[in-house]
Amino acid sequence: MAKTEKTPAPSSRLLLKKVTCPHCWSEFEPSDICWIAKSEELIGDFLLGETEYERFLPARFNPDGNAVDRKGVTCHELACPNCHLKLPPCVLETRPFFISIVGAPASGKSYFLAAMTYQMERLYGEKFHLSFTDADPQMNRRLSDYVTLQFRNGDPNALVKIDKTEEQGDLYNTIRKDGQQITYPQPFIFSLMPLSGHQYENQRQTVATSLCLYDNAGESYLPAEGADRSSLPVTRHLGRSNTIFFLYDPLQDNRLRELCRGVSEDPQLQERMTADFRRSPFRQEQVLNEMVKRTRQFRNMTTTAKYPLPVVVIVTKFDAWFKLVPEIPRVHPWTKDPATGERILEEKIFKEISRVTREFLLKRTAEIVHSVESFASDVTYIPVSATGTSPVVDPQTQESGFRAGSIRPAWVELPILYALAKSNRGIVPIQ
Ligand SMILES: Nc1nc2c(ncn2[C@@H]2O[C@H](COP(=O)(O)OP(=O)(O)OP(=O)(O)O)[C@@H](O)[C@H]2O)c(=O)[nH]1
Ligand SMILES: [Mg+2]
Ligand SMILES: [Zn+2]
Repeated sequence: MAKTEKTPAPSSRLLLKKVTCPHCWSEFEPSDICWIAKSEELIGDFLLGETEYERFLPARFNPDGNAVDRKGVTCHELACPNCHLKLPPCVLETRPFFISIVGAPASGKSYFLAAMTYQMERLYGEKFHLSFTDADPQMNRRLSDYVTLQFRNGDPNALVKIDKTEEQGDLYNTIRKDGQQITYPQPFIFSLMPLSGHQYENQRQTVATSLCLYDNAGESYLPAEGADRSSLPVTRHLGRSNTIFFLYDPLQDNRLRELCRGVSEDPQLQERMTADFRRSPFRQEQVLNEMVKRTRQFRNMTTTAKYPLPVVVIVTKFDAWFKLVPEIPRVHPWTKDPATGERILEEKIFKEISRVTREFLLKRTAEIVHSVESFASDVTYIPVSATGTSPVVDPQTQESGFRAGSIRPAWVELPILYALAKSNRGIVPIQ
């Protein structure tokens, strides 16, 4: 695609001054946005290969503001000028909010992500007067498949399971640039928009947010040579993220496993695990330290500088260890605005949940608390259970999974509500 003179992008009054691509994290001006050709004759793109339609900087628009390709066909889809991957229109119009979800293999990242998006769809409209929709259903397909499998399964007895996230495959997009192949992780993008009853429903443009999430394979965070490199920049979102979720799994820590065995029958706690349960080959502290190292590098932080944004330590699989910490207040950390019915988060309850969870970790796995607190100044600890129950093993097939009808997530929506509230964008109120 030859870069010609700049053309005004359509509806420019709606656009952000700078757009950040959720695939390659490059920043560009909206007027540089590429369009995706639609004419059958324009198949083949120099970065994406022969099966993708050409990306181009348009010279002509139709009266509705849509670009017209070289063959005269009106186009509707947009792409990043740097990586050419498809962008949903909301990333041009609403501010992005990037979340990096970090954790060792099998710490529960994919289950958490699926449960969190399901709960957000359910709760946000009713309780927070926010719509929460797929920015592009095709891009979010893998995640919506997880949600359907677990939460919209017609058979409550079905044994369901989310596969291990791979380090390559259909959750990644590969481009070829300057003779080099580059593989980016697929972002999941959701559009958050105030609804009637929201305190800022009349300021939709400033409050609305494009939420961008990534589900990496735990191996991509391991301190291994080449897990993240220029041709495989799979964790570079750490350089952009507005908040980091570090998932810590007590069931993978030897000291905590011992304690959990006293209160839970979870098969992941068995000494010699049956079925196909997995454990990380690295200690979780090493994953945390690697995340800190990369974040410092990608953000150009000095070794003494503190990460200025919130970090939430999400302590997973709460269903298996909640009995060890009965002091954690089991209440909704929000109150209801009597005038609008909108929920307002109560910071003091979050702080209490965090304080008690931190104390619990500090006694048993102090190095995690010390490492994360020497990296970031704003750290909150929140326990979650993506499933509300332990996995089961089918006695006949020896396959592991969860009975669809028994999955009951607990508190999975809290970390993101808190992170959004702390962003001071007015999207989620807090007092
Ligand atoms: N008891 C309990 N087990 C869980 C929960 N969430 C996940 N698990 C178990 O933990 C295993 C790993 O969860 P995943 O979400 O696949 O872990 P991951 O962090 O995405 O792992 P990778 O994709 O390898 O990086 C699952 O197979 C489940 O058996 C939970 O809330 N409670
Ligand atoms: Mg996974
Ligand atoms: Zn890009």
